[in-house]
Amino acid sequence: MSRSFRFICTLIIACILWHSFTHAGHFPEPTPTNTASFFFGDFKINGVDARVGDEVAFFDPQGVLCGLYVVRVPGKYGRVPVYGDDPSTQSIDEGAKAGDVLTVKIWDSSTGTELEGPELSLTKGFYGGSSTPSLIPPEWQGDTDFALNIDTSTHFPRPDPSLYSGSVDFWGNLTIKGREPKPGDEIGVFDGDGNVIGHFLFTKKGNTYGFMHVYGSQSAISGKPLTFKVWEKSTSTEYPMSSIILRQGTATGSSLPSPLPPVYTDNGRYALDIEVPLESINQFILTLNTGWNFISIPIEPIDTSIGLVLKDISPNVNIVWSYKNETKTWLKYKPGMENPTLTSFEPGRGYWVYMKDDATLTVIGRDTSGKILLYEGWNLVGYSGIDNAGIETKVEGLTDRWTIIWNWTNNVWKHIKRDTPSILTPSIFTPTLLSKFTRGKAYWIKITQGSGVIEWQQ
Ligand SMILES: [Ca+2]
Repeated sequence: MSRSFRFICTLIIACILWHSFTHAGHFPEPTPTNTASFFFGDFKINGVDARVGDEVAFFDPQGVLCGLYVVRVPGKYGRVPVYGDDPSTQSIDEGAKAGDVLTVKIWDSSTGTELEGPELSLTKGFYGGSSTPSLIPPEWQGDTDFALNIDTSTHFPRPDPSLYSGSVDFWGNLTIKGREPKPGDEIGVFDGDGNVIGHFLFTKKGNTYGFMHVYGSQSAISGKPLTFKVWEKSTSTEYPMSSIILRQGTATGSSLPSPLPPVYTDNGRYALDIEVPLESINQFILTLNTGWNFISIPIEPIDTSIGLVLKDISPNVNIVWSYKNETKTWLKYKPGMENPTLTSFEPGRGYWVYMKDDATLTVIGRDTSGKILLYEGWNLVGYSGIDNAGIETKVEGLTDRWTIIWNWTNNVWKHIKRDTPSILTPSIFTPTLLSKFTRGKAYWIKITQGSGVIEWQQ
């Protein structure tokens, strides 16, 4: 081996090491301890191999980040040590204990989004050797190698072909508001009973879909119309049949132009183009739990009057509070109250809603620009940008004019401070830092004095 070749090799290795040590990823680095569980497996996002720079993070039940892996080989992660708690430091929780259920979160570097919980599909891996298929949800056990495969879950469930008999195929183009679908967007086909009998997940560039098998069921029989829906992942928006335009595609080979509306036909093969038009009406669905909810809506209701937006769930609503950021005044609404100070329900604003009972709020409306005004001091805001966006990317435009952001979900407060991630945490906050903005949630943002009025593009 020549000296210069060896030198170049050393240089390349040094560069790789330098890169891995200076990598400023999305998740912070865990604190190593001398015990660990190990995890490894396949890692996909929207059915596509995860890319170099994507991240997998493991958290213990207290929200402590105790394992982190940054992808180096597409589609794979690990073997990643997930650190255990150090029993000699009783007052510090460094990591997991035997039997702890671990939370997995992923960072999709290409879209700048963080996903967790029901957004992920975790499945056992079977790789043999000294590894064990992971429990689902994954559990921590010292010094064990667990095989765990990670992908994102789909919005529409995939039909189980074994439940149905026969099928019809559809294929064609999908456009969503004038653009191509992105990986993670979906088409769902439903029978008259509301069962998903056809499903297509976009996993690559281009607007073509299919062949999509649509299975025959008790109510999907010859000549019966089928219901098509479209899911746009980046905005968490479901487009119902009434908001999409279906057109006959061109007959090619053995396929025929689809009947309109599309119907079930055993062994049929139909060309069908699907368009979500620019002025399409969106449907955003929000789950509200008994007690307090800290929420927002990311679309503009056709009529923003609060009584109309909450009409279907008003028997379950006790009270709604919002906050006028400009004047720092609270606004109040109660179903049936006279002269409420809070009169509208609109995107960009945050709301505290107290529910007497669980309910699902369906909001019908249009896209918003995602532009809002922030004022000095505290601002209660709603979030309408790309779903699950990393906070670091979204606050870039605010530069040094923000100091802290809070969120409250299911009795858990999370926060993030600018430039001071290790600052002492007030006791109401969990150790898990707030790391992403989610559509439908509300946030408190504090803007530094002297900043004036800021236009924030979410
Ligand atoms: Ca400890």
